[in-house]
Amino acid sequence: MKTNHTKNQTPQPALSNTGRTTLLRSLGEQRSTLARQEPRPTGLFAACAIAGRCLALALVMGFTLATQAQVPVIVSFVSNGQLVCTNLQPGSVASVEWSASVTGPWTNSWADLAVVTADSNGTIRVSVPMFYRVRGFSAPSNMVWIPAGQFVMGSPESEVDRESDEGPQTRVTLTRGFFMGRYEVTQGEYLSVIGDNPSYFTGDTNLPVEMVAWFEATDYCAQLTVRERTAGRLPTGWAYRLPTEAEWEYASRAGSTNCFSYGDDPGYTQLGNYAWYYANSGNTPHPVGGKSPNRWGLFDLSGNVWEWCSDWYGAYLGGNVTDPLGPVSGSPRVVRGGSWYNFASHCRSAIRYSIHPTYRYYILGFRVVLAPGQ
Ligand SMILES: [Ca+2]
Repeated sequence: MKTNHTKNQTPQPALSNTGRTTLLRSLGEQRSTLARQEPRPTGLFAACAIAGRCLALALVMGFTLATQAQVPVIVSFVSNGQLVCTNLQPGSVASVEWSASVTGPWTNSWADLAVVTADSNGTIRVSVPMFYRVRGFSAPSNMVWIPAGQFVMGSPESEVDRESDEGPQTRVTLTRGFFMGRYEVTQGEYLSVIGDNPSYFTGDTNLPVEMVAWFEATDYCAQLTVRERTAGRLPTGWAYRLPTEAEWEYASRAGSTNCFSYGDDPGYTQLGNYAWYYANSGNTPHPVGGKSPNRWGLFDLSGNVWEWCSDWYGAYLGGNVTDPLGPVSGSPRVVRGGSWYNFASHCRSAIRYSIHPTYRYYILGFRVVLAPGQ
């Protein structure tokens, strides 16, 4: 917002180079003065840094200790993360402090951890949170990070070929990002996890797997999770699963509000650049990734094979929802995106269809999501 000065306020002039230099110099002088005035630590202290120097501990001894133990007898660390200090005056009091760094001014960087009393042998033991590690995980190259965000789910009544179950439009907030498969799950991937290929159309392991019931798709996700966890390739608590219907549409729209992520395309003249569907498929599915990706780098969301979602099929709620999971119960599950068999209108981002979870079709496959929470 633009703010105007009132006639009683005088805008400050821009600082000239000369003025800036003067100001910086003045601050530097103040800092030098402060540094000279900082008191030195008066107690005895010992500091150690371990675990990649990310944490240091100081043991600051009170006056009663200073008279006996001029040099602290420190300090051994054992595997359970204990700080041990010996040869102290029994009953004397010690303040244990911690710092995230051993650099910088001592007087500003230490925080209280505990106040302890030396036992009858002159020993104190303090459990310290000393050991950390950072474990990095690389996302599989066949997955795309989808950031948290908001979008409007469903289509406006003005959309060409709109169907009634695409409304009421609902504003969805997804509070957590997730990885989504860049491609539909291929027959080769399915074979490597399940040991079987149920597909009707075969001959290329990069074809999308089809003829999989919803239960088989979710079982694939569970078994893939076990395999990847066993191999140490998943962070704790992360799991593969089907996308929710909201996640699927969010990823399909990829930040757009149009009929397709690339635009409205009411005559479907550009769809063939992005999707295998009735007009260009030759009545067969095609190896994944053969067309252009959408704006977030995901392939074949429109067309090739319909994709199972985790939700029961149900009516949209309208209004605002957060991290929706769909109805709590139902009969059919949701499938999205259309297929090589369908007309262009059934490849729109908003199109929905319902299929009983035990049914199998050669136009129906799935893609996976990798996310925390299970
Ligand atoms: Ca698809």
